[in-house]
This record gives sequence, C-alpha cells and structure tokens, in this order.
Amino acid sequence: MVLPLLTRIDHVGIACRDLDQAIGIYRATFGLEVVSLEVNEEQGVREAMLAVGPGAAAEALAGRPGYVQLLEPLAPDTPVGKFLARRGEGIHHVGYGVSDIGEALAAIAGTGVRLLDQRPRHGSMGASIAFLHPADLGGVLTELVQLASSARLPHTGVKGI
Ligand code: V0V
Ligand code: CO
Repeated sequence: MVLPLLTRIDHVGIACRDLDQAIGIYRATFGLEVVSLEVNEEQGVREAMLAVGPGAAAEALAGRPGYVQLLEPLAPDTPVGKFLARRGEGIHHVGYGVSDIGEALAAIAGTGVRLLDQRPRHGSMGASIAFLHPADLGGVLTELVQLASSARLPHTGVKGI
C-alpha cells in the first residue's frame, strides 16, 4: 500500500435543487463547461461534472482535472434530497482520488472511520466510488474515487492520479 492514500482532489460535490439552473450559474460566472451529465439511480441523483483547471492536453498527462459536481436529487428520500431539506443548497461532499479503492477501504476500515460502502459503487464517468461517514471526519462526507481504467495515465498505466 502506498501512502498517502489520497492522490488528488477529484471533485467538490454541491447539492442543488435545480441542476440546469446551477449549471447556468457556473457557466455564466466562471465559464465552466459540462463534460458529463448522468442519472445515477443507485445514488438517487442527476449529476453534472464541470471540469476545472487543466485543458484537454494537460488532462491527457495528468489523468483528469478536478471537477465541480452539481447534484440534483431524484427524490426527497435520497442522500441529496434529505441534505437539501435539512441544510439547504451547498457543499455536500469532497471526492478524492485513490489508486486502489479496495486497498484504501481496507486500510481506512482499520482506522475506525466508518465505511458507508463496504464495496465500491458505480460513480460518474465510469469511476469506482465509496463514501466515508461524515461524523468520523469532522462533518465532511468524504468520497473515494478510483478512475475508470481508460482514464489511467497513458504511458505508465498508473491509476487514480
Ligand atoms: C447528512 N449528514 C451530513 C451529510 N448528509 N453531514 C455532512 N455532509 C453530508 N453530506 C449528517 C446530517 O446532518 C445528520 O447529522 C446525519 O448526517 C444524519 O443525517 P440524515 O439526513 O438522517 O441522513 P442519513 O443518515 O440518512 O444519511 C447520511 C449519509 C448518506 C451521509 C449516511 O447521505 C449517505 O450514505 N451518503 C453517501 C451517498 C451519497 O451521498 N450519494 C450522493 C452523491 P446530525 O444532525 O445527526 O449531527 S453521488 C456521487 O457523488 C457520485 C455518483 C459521484 O461522485 O460519482
Ligand atoms: Co461525488
């Protein structure tokens, strides 16, 4: 196992009531563009990833850029739906890159931090994701992200950079 477990900041997840409106705000204010728009039934969200930082050329070298992930709930009784009802719109979670999500989950479980997912789930753009309990991490819902294999560094095969 290679330390540190977290290799990069992958995305900031932001809860919103109206995804199209939120996308419009990020586009108008910062010029960010949507690179992926997905419905994830298991997670109960419609979500958009907006790339921040390096452009396409740098992305090929660095794996992928960071993202803003805008999250609209599919129903009130979902993680993001409940969050909106309790706290309103705002930062919902932080997603960090990991090289090997299985190894990372096993190592973190040994520290006593509670895993919300015992095994990886399907995430945005083909990534494998797993969540850690916010109550054990200073109130921050924390997500581990292992990139899809097609997103590995082209020359080295290194994952999750
Ligand atoms: C709830 N709480 C949070 C929170 N959501 N604290 C910090 N950040 C959040 N996002 C707190 C809440 O204030 C309560 O604290 C307590 O947790 C219980 O709240 P609850 O409304 O009853 O919620 P629960 O217990 O039903 O569920 C909360 C957890 C749940 C975090 C366990 O939301 C969860 O499993 N989330 C993981 C999945 C997820 O969020 N998926 C959507 C993103 P007090 O008041 O008791 O102290 S999907 C995604 O990111 C994808 C697809 C991707 O990146 O690819
Ligand atoms: Co996320």
